[in-house]
Amino acid sequence: MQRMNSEHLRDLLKVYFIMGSVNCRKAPVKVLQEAVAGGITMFQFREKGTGSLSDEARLNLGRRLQKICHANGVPFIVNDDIDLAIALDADGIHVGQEDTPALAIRQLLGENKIIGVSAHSFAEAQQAIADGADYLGVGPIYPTSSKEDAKAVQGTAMIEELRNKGITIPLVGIGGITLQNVAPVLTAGADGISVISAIAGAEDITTTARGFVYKVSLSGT
Ligand code: 3NM
Repeated sequence: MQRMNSEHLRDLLKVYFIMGSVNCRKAPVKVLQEAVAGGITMFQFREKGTGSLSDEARLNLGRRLQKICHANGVPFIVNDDIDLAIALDADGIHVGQEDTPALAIRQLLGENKIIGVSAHSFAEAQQAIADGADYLGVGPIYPTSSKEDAKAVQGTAMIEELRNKGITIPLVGIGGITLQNVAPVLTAGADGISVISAIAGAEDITTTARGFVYKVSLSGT
């Protein structure tokens, strides 16, 4: 099996919704169904933080969310947990700098899985690419309360720096992104945006997701 084509991945990353049960104000299955109805292009199951599910409950929720993704042609990515990604045969995995390096994950999961890596500097981006990452997550762009150990807010500067220094692989901005502040992230060079609370916590999830799809389409990425 082959690595996913970068241009296809750029499309899939446009509106990349991330959540776990702690991010939801109603049943996670319902939240994901509504987000999918609004046109999200990729989904990451991130079951993390105080009160998050573990073991069987985690696996079962993952399975239910994955089913919704598959029924709608939305790739299902698992955050950090390689065992869970393997158990579910997820479409890919997203890892941070403190997690297993992309190189080891690539060897474990094979060529046909999507591997995303969080990068906060040019050096981290270069290393991730050398290790076989398919895309980079760059943030936090704006202040966020969804990640307990978030690094310092960097605005769009790091995205610009990475693009100016010749990093061309698919890239998403993350952290505090809303319908009101999404445009500069794309102008800076991101292919798409990753969002937790602006979608998971929205009054009208479907309309909000649809709003992101529209805003990203306006930037012509
Ligand atoms: N990673 P929200 S910021 C999961 O900077 C995550 O790498 C970040 O949630 C990073 O859209 C973040 O609610 C949280 O701000 C994003």
